[in-house]
Amino acid sequence: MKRRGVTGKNASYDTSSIKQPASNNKLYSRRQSIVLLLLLLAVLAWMGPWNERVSEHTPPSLSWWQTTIVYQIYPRSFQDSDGDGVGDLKGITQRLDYIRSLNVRAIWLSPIFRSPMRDFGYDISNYTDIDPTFGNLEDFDNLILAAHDRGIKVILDFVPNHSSDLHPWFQLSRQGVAPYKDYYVWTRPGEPPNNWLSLFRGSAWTLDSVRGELYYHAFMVQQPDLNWRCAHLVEEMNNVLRFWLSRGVDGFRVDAIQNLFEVEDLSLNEPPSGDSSVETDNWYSLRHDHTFDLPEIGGAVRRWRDVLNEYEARDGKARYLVVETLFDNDVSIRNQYYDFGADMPFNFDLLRVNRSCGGRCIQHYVDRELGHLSQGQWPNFVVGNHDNSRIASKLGKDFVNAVNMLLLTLPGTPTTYYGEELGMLDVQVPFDQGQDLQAKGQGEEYFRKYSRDPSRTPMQWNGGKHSGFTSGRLPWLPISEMSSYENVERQTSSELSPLNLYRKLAAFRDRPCFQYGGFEYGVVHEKIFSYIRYEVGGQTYLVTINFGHEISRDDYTEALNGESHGEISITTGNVQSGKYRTGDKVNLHQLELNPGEGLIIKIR
Ligand code: TEU
Repeated sequence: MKRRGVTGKNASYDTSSIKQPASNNKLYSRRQSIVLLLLLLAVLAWMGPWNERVSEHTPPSLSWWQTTIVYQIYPRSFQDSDGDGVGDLKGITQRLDYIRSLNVRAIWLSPIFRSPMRDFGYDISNYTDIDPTFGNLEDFDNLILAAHDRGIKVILDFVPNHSSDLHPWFQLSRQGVAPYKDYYVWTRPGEPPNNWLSLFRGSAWTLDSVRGELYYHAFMVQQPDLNWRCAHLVEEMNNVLRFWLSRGVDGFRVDAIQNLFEVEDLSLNEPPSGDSSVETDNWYSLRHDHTFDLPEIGGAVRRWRDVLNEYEARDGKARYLVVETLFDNDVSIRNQYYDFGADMPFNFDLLRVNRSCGGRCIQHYVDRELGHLSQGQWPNFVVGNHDNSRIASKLGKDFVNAVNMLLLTLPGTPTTYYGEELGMLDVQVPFDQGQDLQAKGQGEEYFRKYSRDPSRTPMQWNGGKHSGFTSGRLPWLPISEMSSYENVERQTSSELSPLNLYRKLAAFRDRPCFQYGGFEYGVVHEKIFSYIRYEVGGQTYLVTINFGHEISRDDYTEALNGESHGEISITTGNVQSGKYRTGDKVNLHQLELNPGEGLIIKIR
C-alpha cells in the first residue's frame, strides 16, 4: 500500500545518491586514486552549503490535497439552474468562478447519485448514475471539465455502508437471487437477533415482507447495510470507484466508514455505553463493540487505496481519500485510518466548540490533532458540515472572522462547509416545512432536537428573490431572513466582510510557512489562543485570536524568543472596529485584542 503524506520538511539532500566511482582498485593507480579522492572532496565541499541550503529550503513534495482548502458543497442547496427550487450540477458549474475567487482549488460534492432522497442522496439506488434532480452524466462531465479548466479538483461522496432499499441489488436480494441474496445483512424472521440500534433511533432490524427475514440497517429503514463480507459486493463497489475515476474524479470522501462491518455472530448484544443522558433507543446508549470500527475495515480501505493507485500509476496524479470518522475521546481511533491507506480521517473535534470555548479550550481540540500525529500523517480541521449546526450559530456572528482565521492558518488541510465564508447561520425550519426525514419521522419534539435542515438551507448569493439561489417558486428549504445582509454580492463589496477576510486568508495561506511550515503555541489562556507558523530560514508569523468575551492585553515577547515588534499582515477587522490596521507596526510586549478579534503578525 502506497503511503502518502508530507515528506520531511527538512528533507535533506540524499548524499548517498552521489554516484561513487567504481571501487575496482585494479583499474586505478595509487596516484589516480588520490586525484579522484581530492576531486570528490572538492565536489562535496561545493555541495556542502547547497546540502545545508537544500536541507533548509527544500519544500516537501506535497500533493494537491495538502495545499488547497477543500470546499464542501451540498448540491441541493448551492445553486438551482432550472427553477425547480433544488440545486443542481449546472448550478455548481455556473458558480465555479466564485469558488475560484475564494482561492479554493478543490470541491467535495455531497451525493449526486440516483436516490429516492429519503436521506437526500445518502440512500443510493444507482451508484453510477446522476439523479435527475441534479442533472445527468453529461452535466457531470461538463462540471468536471469546467472545474479542471479552473484548476479545481472534484471530490465525490462515496457511500459504501448502505444502499437505498430501492436499489436493484436490494430488490434482487430480498428475492433471494444469487449473488445479490448475500449483498445485505439478513437474518431469520421473528424478534431482532440482538439489541443493535440505528443511528437514527430505534432497532437496526426491520422485517422485509418479500424475503420474510430481518435485515440490518445502521441508519434509516430505507438504508439497508451492505454486506462487506460478500466478495461480489466488494468488487461491485471497487468498480463504482473506477467508474467515477475514469470520468476524471480526483478523490472521494467516504461516508460512515466506521459502520462498514458488523460481527458475523448476530446473537451478540452490545453493552450499555453508560451515557444516561440519551434515550434508551438512542444509538449512543450502547457501546458499539460489534458494529463500529471493526478491524476488517482496514482491508476495505486498503483495497480502495489500491484502486485509486491504479489511476495514479497511469497519470501520476494523486487521488484523494478522506474518511468520515466521528468524534471519539480516543484520537487513535481515527488515526488508524492513516495506516489503512486514507490520506486523512476527518478531524471533527472543532465541531464541539461553543461560546464558552476560550483559548485553552481551542488549544485542547487543536492539540488532539497536532499532538497525536505520527510522521507522515497530515493534519486536517473542519468547523462544520451538513450534519451539524453551523459554526456561526454555535459561536455567534462576532466570532465568524476569528474561526475562519483559525481554520485557514492551522497546519494541514482545512475543509470549509459552503456558506462558512459568509458566516451563514442556521435557519430554524418549521416542522411542517421540515425535510430531514430521519428526524421528521420521529415527531415534532425529536425533529426540533435532531433535524439537520437548519444547516442545509440554500446558499445566499444576493439580496434578491430567494437570495439568487433559485428563480423558481420556492426553494426546497426556507432561506435565511438574514440573507439580504449575509450574501455574496453584498459582502463582496464590503471591505471588512467575512467573505473578503476569507479571501485574504485563503490567499495568504499559500505562503510556505502556512502550507507546510512549523507550528508552535504562543500565548494561550482562557481568552487567547495564539501560535507561531514558521519556515526554517524563511518567514515567521504570529497568529493570535481572542476566543474570550473580554478584552485581552498580552505580552508575546517570551513566546517569540524576545522578538518585540512585528507588522500586521491581516486583522479580522473585529466587529467592534478593532484598533489595528494592516501594515501597522505593533509592540509585542502589549497587544490588546477585543473578543473575536484576531491578528496575523509578520515577525520576520
Ligand atoms: O453520517 C454518518 C453518521 O454517523 C451520522 O451519525 C451523522 O453524524 C448524523 O447524520 C448526525 O446527525 C453520514 C452522512 O454525513 C449523513 O448525512 C448521512 O445521513 C449518514 O452518513 C448516512 O449515510
